[in-house]
Amino acid sequence: ITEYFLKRRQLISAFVLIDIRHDPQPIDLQFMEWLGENSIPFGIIFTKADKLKPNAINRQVEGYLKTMTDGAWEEAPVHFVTSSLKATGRDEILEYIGQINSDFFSHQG
Ligand SMILES: Nc1nc2c(ncn2[C@@H]2O[C@H](COP(=O)(O)OP(=O)(O)OP(=O)(O)O)[C@@H](O)[C@H]2O)c(=O)[nH]1
Ligand SMILES: [Mg+2]
Repeated sequence: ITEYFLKRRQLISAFVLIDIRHDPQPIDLQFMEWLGENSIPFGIIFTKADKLKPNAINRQVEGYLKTMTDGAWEEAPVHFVTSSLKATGRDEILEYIGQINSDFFSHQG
């Protein structure tokens, strides 16, 4: 898929889906670093939030983002906590996609 990310001119943002129950995996961190090195914007979608209680959700998200800011990243990326089962985060993601699309098209000139 690297060719897709490098060549897809219409790509405005990628979303990296991370199961919220899992601690940061090198393959995912390396992939996000690769996206950054190639100036490909992305956000993180934490999935399956219904599997954890609120405290554990916060712990996982904070821990994940801290791993990133302790590592290659100056700032934590845009991120969403979601559950497809409960539609958690759905409206926020759709609003964000609407926003980045309208930003993109308003800068087209
Ligand atoms: N509880 C729960 N189950 C989910 C959620 N999203 C997907 N699943 C379940 O996870 C299984 C795999 O579904 P996929 O659509 O492949 O979702 P995925 O995020 O790729 O999950 P994995 O394949 O398990 O990594 C199915 O049984 C789904 O019903 C979620 O938000 N909450
Ligand atoms: Mg799957």
